[in-house]
Amino acid sequence: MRALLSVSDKTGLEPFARALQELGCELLSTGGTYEQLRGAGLSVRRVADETGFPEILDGRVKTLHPKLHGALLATSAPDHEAALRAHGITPIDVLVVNLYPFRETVARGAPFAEVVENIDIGGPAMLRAAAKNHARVFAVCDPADYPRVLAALRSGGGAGLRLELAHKAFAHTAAYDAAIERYLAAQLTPPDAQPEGHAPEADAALPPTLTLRLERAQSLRYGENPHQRGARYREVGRRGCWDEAVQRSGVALSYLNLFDAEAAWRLVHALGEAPAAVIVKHANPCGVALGESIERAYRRAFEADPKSAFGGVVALNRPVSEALADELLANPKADVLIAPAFVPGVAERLAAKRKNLRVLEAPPPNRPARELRPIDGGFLVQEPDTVLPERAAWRVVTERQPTDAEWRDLELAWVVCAYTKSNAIVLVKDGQALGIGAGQQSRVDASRIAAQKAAGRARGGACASDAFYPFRDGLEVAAEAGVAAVIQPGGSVKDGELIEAANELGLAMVMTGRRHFLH
Ligand code: 93A
Repeated sequence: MRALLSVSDKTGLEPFARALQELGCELLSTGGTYEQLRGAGLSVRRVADETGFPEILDGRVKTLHPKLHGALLATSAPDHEAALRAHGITPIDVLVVNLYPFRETVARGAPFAEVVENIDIGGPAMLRAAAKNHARVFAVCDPADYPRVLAALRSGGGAGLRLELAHKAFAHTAAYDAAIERYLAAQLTPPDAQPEGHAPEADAALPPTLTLRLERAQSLRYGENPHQRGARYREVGRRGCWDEAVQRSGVALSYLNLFDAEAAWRLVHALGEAPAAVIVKHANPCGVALGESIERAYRRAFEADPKSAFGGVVALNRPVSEALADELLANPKADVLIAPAFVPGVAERLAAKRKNLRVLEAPPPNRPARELRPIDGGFLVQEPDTVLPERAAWRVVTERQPTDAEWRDLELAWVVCAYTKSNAIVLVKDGQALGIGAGQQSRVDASRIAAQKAAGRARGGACASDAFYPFRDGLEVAAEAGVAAVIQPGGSVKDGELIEAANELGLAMVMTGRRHFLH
């Protein structure tokens, strides 16, 4: 048996190579990998000695040689075996390759020439060859697979694993090429077409052409309605938090379960470090709260609007304890619960008591490179919005300054508002969003709904508006609801009148200069 090892990421390399050697495998290797294995005292042969051809062009040509590609691609057909004999080629059974760190080099802002040098040519060629020949060859591109490869070699089996590894290798090279394409496309965008203040990585999100390859990742019970079919897809070669999530109990997820779970999970991760709870219905939050404990945060999120919380998605940023499980069971009916972890036994207890509750343990969400929305003939594409409570960049425009407590409520209201469908108005008091007016065509209607839901409880708190107030009526509704401070982007021709109105109403008003529409 022979193995060729050529890896940039040398995680787990030595013990794996040693185990291969113990299984009677002859080891072949390229420059850096060879040095490391020799250094570890393993007996390994240089690829250059095998091919009789040195590494040239600063390593650009190391393994691009028929003796190696023949060894990877040959089947057991008699004419292939004859060709191997005629040319002095010995087959390779295990190929261990991971590629030059192209994405990592781009991510650290390396100069163009260095990025180009990190386009791996020989590695993908070998991986594709080995993956094509999976009937005979293990194409290993992920150190996480080393133990399974060893187990298969020990047991003498592995046909299923070789096919799985072949799929993974092609997913890996496809994603690698897609990253190169995105990077080069961004270089083609003329400098004057690049919006001001945008980093080059951001422009990589909107290249002139966009190649997306999606694979079905999860079947869903149905689409938004029972007569529509639906499934979750993911980009080939990528995994998101829903791929890593573990469903601890409950019936299969529906399209809307995931749609709302995504909204809730993103929002709870945008709220900072304090214990936080979010309840979402129809992709809009109906309860959001911070607390000194996660139990208290959850209770306050639920109490904000118990009627709307019925059938909602609950997202928490702390593990679920026994006490929290008691709180959750007191909620008449949550449909989905997402948390980073569960204290042992708690997920089982929830499962036993609430058959229909889908309980998910999930890692934090990743920021997508871009957002797509179908439109006739294609998609609308944009960079995802980002919202940060960046007090330093905001401007107090009124005579009255917000107090410390009001600042904290303004910040929370601002983030919640950015995660609520437009037009959005959010009223917060003491770290609890008590009135959320979502998805209204008129800002004053959104204000009235928020005030009605808060029902007097936001007195002394803060109000956020996702876009500027076009008229003073919205501000008057907020003042009637009793809030002490308002946060909004500003930028209306009527800003002067609005500031005057805020001063008359005794409000502190902050302008952020940044709008957060969400649809
Ligand atoms: O420069 S390459 O595109 N040309 C090659 O012929 C080649 N062969 C292997 N890159 C090549 N590799 C890559 O070198 C592998 O994919 C791996 O990432 C890396 C391992 O190099 P070393 O063993 O010298 O650390």
